[in-house]
Amino acid sequence: MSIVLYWHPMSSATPIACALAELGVPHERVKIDILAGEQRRADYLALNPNGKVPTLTVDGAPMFEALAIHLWLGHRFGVERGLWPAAGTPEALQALSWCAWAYVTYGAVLVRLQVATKGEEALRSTPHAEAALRGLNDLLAVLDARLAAQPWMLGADYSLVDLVVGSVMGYSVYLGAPVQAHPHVKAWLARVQARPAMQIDA
Ligand SMILES: N[C@@H](CCC(=O)N[C@@H](CS)C(=O)NCC(=O)O)C(=O)O
Repeated sequence: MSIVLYWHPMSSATPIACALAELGVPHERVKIDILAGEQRRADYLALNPNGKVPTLTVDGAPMFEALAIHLWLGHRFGVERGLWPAAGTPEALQALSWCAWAYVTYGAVLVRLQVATKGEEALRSTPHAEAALRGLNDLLAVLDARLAAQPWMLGADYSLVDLVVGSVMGYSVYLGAPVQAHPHVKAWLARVQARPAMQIDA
């Protein structure tokens, strides 16, 4: 199987590069310089009509959206490596739920914070930022309760779900989310970020 990751450093493609490293999946990396506009080249748009990174090709067939790529990697490689729960188990249901929760539910509130604090000047707003911070805090409390009861997202063992949720949490720290106020999330995130696969140059 030939796998190619189209990426840019320190972008939405970075967690995918980390997941490939964690899984030990052989692949080629092709840099798309999004600062130079390479994501809008016709040959790249043919792979990803959104003109964004990441894109992953599998034997030449493209897929986009980081969440979709993570889930595919989990199913295709994670199960056999003990990093993703087998289909049909209760843990498999939780894996899908928490990955979607991080990228979609938490991600949506994170975008509100980003727009209110770092977006274009006319859209910046202290009340909107404060509302987004309250929303993130509520969601972090949900995550904190789970991690108070077990060391990793799915229970006793590390899995790719920790990498997926941890990547979103790590980015949210950078945007000012109140992660530090949630001790179990904070301690878990430090353990996730200490994994060798998270240290790669990506
Ligand atoms: N929802 C998309 C987001 C991808 C995304 O926003 N990528 C950014 C880099 S972090 C990008 O390629 N930006 C280039 C552009 O917007 O022109 C995903 O998860 O793949």
